[in-house]
Amino acid sequence: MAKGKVDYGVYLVTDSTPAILGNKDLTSVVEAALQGGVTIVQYRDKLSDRETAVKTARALHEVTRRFGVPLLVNDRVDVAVEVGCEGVHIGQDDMAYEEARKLLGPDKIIGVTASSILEALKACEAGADYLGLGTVYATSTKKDTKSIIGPAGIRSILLGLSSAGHSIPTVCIGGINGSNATSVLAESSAAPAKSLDGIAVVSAIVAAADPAAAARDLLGKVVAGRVPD
Ligand code: TZP
Ligand code: MG
Repeated sequence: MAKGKVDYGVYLVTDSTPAILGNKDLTSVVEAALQGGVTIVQYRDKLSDRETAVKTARALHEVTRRFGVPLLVNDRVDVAVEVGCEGVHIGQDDMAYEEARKLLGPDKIIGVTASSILEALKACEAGADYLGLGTVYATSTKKDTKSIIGPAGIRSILLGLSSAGHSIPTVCIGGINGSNATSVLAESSAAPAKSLDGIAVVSAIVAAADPAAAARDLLGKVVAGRVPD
């Protein structure tokens, strides 16, 4: 899985809390989402102890590998190293990029969250492989979000990146679902800047009654909304 060839189109971020996952089994939800076409998966689990996180990440990795889709771990670089999955996603308050890169080596994917052009430029210059931009809309999935920037905020970051000559892949996150994905993609893109590479969602897939159908619907919207570079 060469990291330059990753498809960020429909980026599934998991959640194991009963409020979102309900009483479903996380691995089965991820497998259904992969059948529906998600292109990358991030295991995000703020509650489990390390042993459980390693066990869950291994189970998810077995499934994602079958689909040839990368699995990243949120925050916990040590878990990603132990499981040998494809990388990590780190926020502004997590381990520093440089330290994560040292632990993971050059071939793993490291994504960084950015809410402003300053954060985005800093992550790019450090060498991040992609950026998660947001928060687009307020969401009950993540209650401690610092900046709600809307599609206009995403657009201004994309423009800033492009003026600085960066063509790093980007996804946006926060409150995105089947009803607003098309407008978020359209309102965020701002020629001549490179448009978003994809959308990242939690509840739109994990809480869906039919995660495969939800993933399929989002993929259709991303493909239809893609602007050629
Ligand atoms: N980071 C910013 S918002 C968010 C994360 C992890 C949660 C997004 O969840 P949802 O359910 O897709 O709104
Ligand atoms: Mg984090």
